[in-house]
Order: sequence, then C-alpha cells, then structure tokens
Amino acid sequence: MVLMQLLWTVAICLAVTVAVPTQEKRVHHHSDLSDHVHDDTHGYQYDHEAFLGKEEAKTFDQLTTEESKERLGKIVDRIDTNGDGYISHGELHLWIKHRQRRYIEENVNKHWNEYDLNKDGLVSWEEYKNTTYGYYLDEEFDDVEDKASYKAMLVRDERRFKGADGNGDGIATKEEFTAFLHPEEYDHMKKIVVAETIEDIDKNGDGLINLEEYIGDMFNPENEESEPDWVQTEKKHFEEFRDVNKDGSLDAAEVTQWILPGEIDHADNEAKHLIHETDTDQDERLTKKEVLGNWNMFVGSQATNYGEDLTKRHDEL
Ligand SMILES: *[C@@H]1O[C@H](CO)[C@@H](O)[C@H](O)[C@H]1NC(C)=O
Ligand SMILES: [Ca+2]
Ligand SMILES: [Ca+2]
Repeated sequence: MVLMQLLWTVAICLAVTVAVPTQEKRVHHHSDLSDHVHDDTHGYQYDHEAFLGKEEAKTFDQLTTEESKERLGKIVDRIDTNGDGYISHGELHLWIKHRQRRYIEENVNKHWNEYDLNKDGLVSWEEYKNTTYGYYLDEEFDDVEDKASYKAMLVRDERRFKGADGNGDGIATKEEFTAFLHPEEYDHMKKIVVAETIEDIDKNGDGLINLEEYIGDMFNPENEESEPDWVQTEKKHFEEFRDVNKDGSLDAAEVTQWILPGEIDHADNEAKHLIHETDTDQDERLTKKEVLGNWNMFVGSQATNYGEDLTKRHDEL
C-alpha cells in the first residue's frame, strides 16, 4: 500500500516536472546570478557566486578562513561607496549587479576568440557565419534535411546579428556581440526575441499563435494517448491570461508579456536576502562587523568547502 502510494507520488511529481519546463522553456529570464540552485540549507555556492562572480568565488574557495575574511573586509569597504561605514541595500544591489554584468561578459569572452578569426577585436557577420555554419554549408555536407534546418537558423542568426549591430556595418563590437548572444538583456533586442518565438510556434504562418499552435508547442500526443490534465490547465491559461484581448490568438504584444514578463530582479532579491540573513541589529544596513559575523554566506574558503562536501555526502545516503 505504502509503496503504491509512493510510486503514485513519484509519478505525479514526474508529470508535473515534465509539464512545467515545456511551458516555461519559452520564457526568457535575465540570466541568473549563478548556475547553482539557491538553497542555503545545502551550502552557499549560489550566494558566493552572486556576491563575488563565478571566477572570483573559485579563488576564495582556495583560501584559508583568515585570508578569506580579510579579503571580504576589503570588499566591504569597496561596496560602501559613500563611506558612511554601512552597506545599504542600494550599495549592495549595485555591487551584485556589477558582478552579474561581469558574468555575462565572461560568457562572451569565452567564445570571443573563436569567432574573431582575424584577431582585430571585432566580430564580423562573416566571421560568425564561418565559425558557426562553415562546415554545414559546405558542399560536402549532404544531409539535406539538416542542411535545410541549418540554413533556416542561419537566416535567423543573420537577422539577430543585424539587430545587435547598431550601426549596420556588419561588424560587431564586443558590446554588440553581447546583445547578439544575450538578446534578452537588451531592450532594443526584445522585438527579435519575440519574433523568433512566434516563428517557432506559428505553424500556419499568419504571424499569430492560436490555441492549437500554443498547445502544439508543448504537447505532441502519441497515438491514442489521452490528454493529460496539465494540457487542460494550459488551455485555460491561454484563454484567461495569455490572450489578453480575447481574440483567440497571441500577437506580438501578448507574446512579449508571456515570454518577457516584468523581470525578476535577481540582484535585488539577493541583496535583500543577504541583508536579511546578516543584519543582526535589524537597522536594515550592514556594518563590516555584521558581514564578517556571517562571512561564510558571502565567501567561501577551504574550511567551508569541507563543510559542503560533508553535506553532500550526507544527502547521497
Ligand atoms: C569565410 O569562408 C569563405 C569560404 O570558405 C572564405 O572565402 C572567407 O574568406 C571566409 N571569411 C572569413 C572572414 O574568414
Ligand atoms: Ca497562427
Ligand atoms: Ca545592521
């Protein structure tokens, strides 16, 4: 009995976890502050990467507790830009935002040299095209179906590249290339992100997403498979929330609201979180003493890593 119930629970959980990502996969969030799950009961890696940036967090992981605390103290002075001896929410928010920005930059830098073939510090459309599609567009690449889909992707990439390339000279600066790779971070690229999504889902080519197309993007019934409950929920969702003007289809404005919702500000949330966990006298700002008193939430060290390993091992049992 108990086992059956357990199996059922697992089955239901699986159904839910399968359902949510299909619908969610279209939604573009700002990149998160860390790839780690934010769960402080399992260690502070998320907080460390948010507070320090990914690379810097790794450096701290090699330090002793004393070194780590000492460097943290210096960082506190840097965050306190108005020098009043307190870290306000505004100061911490700005600091984390700058770290986040660096995270995106690091991501672009990782690929930059592959694309910048002639090493002139710029990436032309042709350089990008050759690097990404060179092989597939080659005469000898004769998988016709794949070739067609690569060609379609090429057309899409070219439009996105042109959108990111502000002055239209076919050559991207690093900033422009960042907009190309991370369009959801840039207001002027949002139209293109929406257009790409509509093209993916719009099967009859009218430039709108009707209910059938919307569901078809998430659910492909196999044979006689009966419709799962979450599909009903999604249909309701479409009618009640997504199709704001109730004309039966989603236009660009409605798709924008869906896939680029009023943004979650991860940096703001993280600043609030760190202050909430650290502010012992509850005056809503942090002194250096408070930060150092809760140092292992902000930065790592060899000592905290050891602790996290123990937690992991415990979980696996
Ligand atoms: C891209 O590839 C073509 C064909 O191989 C070549 O002629 C052209 O010079 C390449 N362009 C760049 C910028 O590498
Ligand atoms: Ca349509
Ligand atoms: Ca305080």
